[in-house]
Amino acid sequence: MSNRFEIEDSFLNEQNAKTKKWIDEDFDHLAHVLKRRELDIEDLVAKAQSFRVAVPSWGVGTGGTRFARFPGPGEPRDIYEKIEDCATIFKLVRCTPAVSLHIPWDKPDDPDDLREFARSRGLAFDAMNSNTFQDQPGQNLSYKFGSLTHPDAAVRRQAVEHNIECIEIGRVLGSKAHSVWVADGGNFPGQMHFRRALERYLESVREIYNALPDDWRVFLEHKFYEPAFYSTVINDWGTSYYCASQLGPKACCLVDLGHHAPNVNIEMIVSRLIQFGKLAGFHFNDSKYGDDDLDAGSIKPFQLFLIFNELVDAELSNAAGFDPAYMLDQSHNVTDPIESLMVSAAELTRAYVQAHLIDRAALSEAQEKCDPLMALTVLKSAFTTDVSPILARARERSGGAIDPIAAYRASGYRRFKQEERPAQATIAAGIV
Ligand code: RM4
Ligand code: MN
Ligand code: MN
Repeated sequence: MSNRFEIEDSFLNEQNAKTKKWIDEDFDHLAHVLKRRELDIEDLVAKAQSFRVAVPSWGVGTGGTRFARFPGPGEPRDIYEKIEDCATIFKLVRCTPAVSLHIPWDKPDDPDDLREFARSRGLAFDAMNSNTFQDQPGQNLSYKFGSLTHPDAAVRRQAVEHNIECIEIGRVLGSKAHSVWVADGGNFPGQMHFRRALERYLESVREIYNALPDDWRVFLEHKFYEPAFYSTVINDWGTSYYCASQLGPKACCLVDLGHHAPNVNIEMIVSRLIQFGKLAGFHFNDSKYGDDDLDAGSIKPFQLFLIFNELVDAELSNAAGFDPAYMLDQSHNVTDPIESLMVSAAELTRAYVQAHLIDRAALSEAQEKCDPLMALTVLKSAFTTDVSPILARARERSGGAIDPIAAYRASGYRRFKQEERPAQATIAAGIV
């Protein structure tokens, strides 16, 4: 693999040297501003450096809609090339040291070899993801009318076994969690018996649960519609919470930001799951209409900030059982996926750092004194502070790029990959 193009440290240093002046100036200015608020900028840089989010293997390929997919140049053609792209993201932003795999899209022939390939690039494996929403070539039974909740026990068995296989692969890769998003549902009233379907779900997921190694967790991911357009079996956080409670301590609820009806108060769902000790973590993305899978922070940055307000509140108060797994789950249809993932990771770090700026004593006082205007003012004061110099400094200190997009573009990475990776007719990348 040594003839494959990689961004060199020396190149990164040269790029960073060009941007050093502005970051020093802006950083010093922000340090003064924060000092007036009795905040030490160095503490916030340390917080930014500690932030971690996993990158989805399926996110580095170009996605698409149900209408079309427009492939980008130099797309990764297999899981090894996807790991190369994830390693490039990690090199530049430093907060993405793990990859979340989707099986069978990215099923490795030799999991030991893949683990070593990733490890040598500083990467580990995050949660596994199963896929019972499509039929694979040569598959025995179809998932057209469901998988884990299908009326036919043989289909349910096939779906359970697929999930157990994901856990087995994940075990070799060093993963510690398995995410189950089940697409089962109905397109028409009457198509599905709601209660019976949920009973079958629990029965199937219990088998998956029983196959988990001791130190693993299973993440139940809810979604209110799509691909089924009338009803979905695990449609909301309440159903997800019920199932996680029924299953036991290793089961918890994953929140994908795109899986709620418009205007739902997601930060409140997050707070409830924290309170009940059942928050698994996130699939971060953003959306305007539905499960749009747009880049995190691109549409509703204030909502993202409010979610991180809940997360940081739980972190600071040492909420029991609070150990959320952060992942991105996005489909990049019109941008370079590497750029989108780098910007998204930065936006999450931004929201995390901004949530650390919140004057929690003042917020609490406003709440206790029934002063809504002041409560909002406290939040807005944190949200409107531009923490970009903190993010840039954190990346620099961790050995990454001060300006990841500029460095990536200047490196010519995509051009080199276009030569190394001639287009293939059938690239199984992204979500179509
Ligand atoms: C679903 C859900 C899952 C993801 C698939 C591709 O809407 O978000 O997490 O794996 O899409
Ligand atoms: Mn998801
Ligand atoms: Mn989704």
